Formats: sequence, C-alpha cells, structure tokens
Amino acid sequence: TKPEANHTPPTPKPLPPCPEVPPGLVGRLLIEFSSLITLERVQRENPNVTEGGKYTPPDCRPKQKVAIIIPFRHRDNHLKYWLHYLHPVLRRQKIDYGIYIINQLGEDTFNRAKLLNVGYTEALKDAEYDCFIFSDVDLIPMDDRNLYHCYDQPRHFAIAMDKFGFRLPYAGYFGGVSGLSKKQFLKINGFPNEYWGWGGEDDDIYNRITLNGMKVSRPDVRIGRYRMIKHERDKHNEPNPQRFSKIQNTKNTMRKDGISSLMYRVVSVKKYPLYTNISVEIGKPP
Ligand code: UDH
Ligand code: NGS
Repeated sequence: TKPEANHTPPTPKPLPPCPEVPPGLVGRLLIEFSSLITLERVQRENPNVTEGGKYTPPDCRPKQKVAIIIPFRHRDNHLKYWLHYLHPVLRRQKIDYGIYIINQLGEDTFNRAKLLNVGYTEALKDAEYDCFIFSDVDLIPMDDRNLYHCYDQPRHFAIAMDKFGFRLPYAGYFGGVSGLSKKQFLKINGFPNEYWGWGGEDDDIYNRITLNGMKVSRPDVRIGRYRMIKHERDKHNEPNPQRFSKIQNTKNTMRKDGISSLMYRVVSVKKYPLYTNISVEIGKPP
C-alpha cells in the first residue's frame, strides 16, 4: 500500500532570541541638520517599517516590546530628522518597537510630563508593550550602541548632549531621553501631571525614582552622546516659576499626582507610515 501523503505544511522554525549585542551596529554616527529631509524619502529608506511606525526584526525574537513616546507640538521639521535618523538605528538594534507622537492640541501651556503619561496609557491600548522610551523630538543619538530598550533600573539615555559639552549638566539630570519598564513606571506612579511650562518635570521624575528605592542606569559617556536640533524657545512653554518649589515636594505629591490621576481626552489617533499620531486635549494650568 501507498504511504499516506503528508499534507501538513512544515512548521516554521521558531526564531532564535535576539543576541544581547546586535551584530550589525556601526558605532559612531554622523549627524547633521542641514540637508532637507522628506517623509517620502524616509519611507523609501525604511521599507520594513509598517503602518503606525512599527517594526519587528525579521530574523530573531526580541525580549522586549518597546513603545517610543514623543511629546509634541508644532515641531514637524524636527520630527522629520528624528524619523530619518532613528528608524535605521532602531532597526540595526533589533528592537521590536512602535513610535507614538503625543500631540498637545490648542495653544495652552505645554505640559511635557503629562503628554508622556498619555503616551504610556495610549500605547498600552495599542499593543502589549513592556518598555517605554520617552524622547524629546529634537534629540538624535550619535552612537547606535546606545540601545533603546529597558534595563534593570530606570534608564537615562541622553547623558552627553552637545549643548552641555558632551557631559551631564548635573548628577541628577534625567532629561531628554529616558526609559522605564512598565513595572518601573508603575512603581513611581508614572510622571507628574502638574508641571505646566518648561522645567523641573524631569527632576521630579528623578526624585520619584530615587524616593522609590531605584537608581538611574546610564550608558558609558562615550556612547550616550546626542545632538540637539537647535531651536528658539517655543511659544506657550515659558519657564515654570513654580518648578523649584515643586521639585522640593515630590515625596508628598507623587502618590496622588501621576498615572493614577491622569485625565485627558483623545481627539484623534492617526496611523501614518512612519509613526502613530495621537492628538489630545490635556487641559490647562489651574
Ligand atoms: N515640545 C514640543 N513643542 C513645544 C514645546 C516642547 O514639541 O512647543 C516637545 C519637544 O519634543 C521638545 C520637548 O518637548 O523636544 C522639550 O521641550 P524643549 O525643547 O522646549 O526643551 P529644551 O530644554 O529647550 O530643549 C528649552 C528652550 C531653549 C531655548 C534656547 C534658545 N536658544
Ligand atoms: C534644569 C531644569 C531641568 C532641565 C535642565 C536642563 O535646571 O528641567 O535644567 O535644561 N530643572 C529646573 O528648572 C528645576 S536645558 O539646559 O536643557 O534647557 O532639563
């Protein structure tokens, strides 16, 4: 008798875990902001990025799923550079990621940390992320060995910015680009919602981290280098005169002000080829 034909298709080989150190990294990068970038070009150069600005390495299984959250208003030109530089870096780093632009609608005072809380919440409605990287739109890493994933402790990535002479401006600086796992983020009750205008919110986050028994992890200073796109002070983001007294008070405010008290209204969610734009109303200072 004829042996029975085998109709079950071969099961695909499971992908191996991604290596701790991605093999295709190049190290130092040349970063400049004088050539004109178009989104069409960035799209052409990143064909494997899918709708909403998502990417998954095709050849290995990443440990973490990373949401990259960018607080935003009226910075389209900076966003083009950010997408142009970051998509290729994140691909080489073999990160499983999605890009979320959190756009503050209206012209009331800007609130960076509240937008980041919104980004955390909205990204989790989209997919099961376990790591959240919060990046200003004008900061570009100069070295792809600065890996955009989460660490055992809350991570500060932007430790050596050109505008600070490639050094930390002060020991407790936590601004620019930072990353927390879901567990680390919840442990500090997320970020403060009550810092309207410029300054201090990153110091409050630093306080939350240390007050909750964690410490900040940082890359080597030769690797955590960044270029900032030069710009003038934005309208409606004046230095917040309350910032100095507020950062003295984190211990008393962090349990009530944070992800537990976050209120906002989503007006639109748009999936573009290179990023997801979430436009929100977050209110105004009391
Ligand atoms: N942001 C916007 N739109 C705004 C304000 C802030 O998108 O209107 C976002 C953006 O991601 C930015 C981040 O919030 O990178 C941080 O804000 P910022 O760039 O204003 O903060 P920074 O400390 O600059 O970089 C402060 C003003 C410096 C003036 C220098 C004049 N030479
Ligand atoms: C500190 C601010 C931080 C800010 C840092 C760098 O003084 O929010 O300067 O600012 N803290 C307070 O104001 C309490 S920068 O030079 O980038 O404009 O991130």
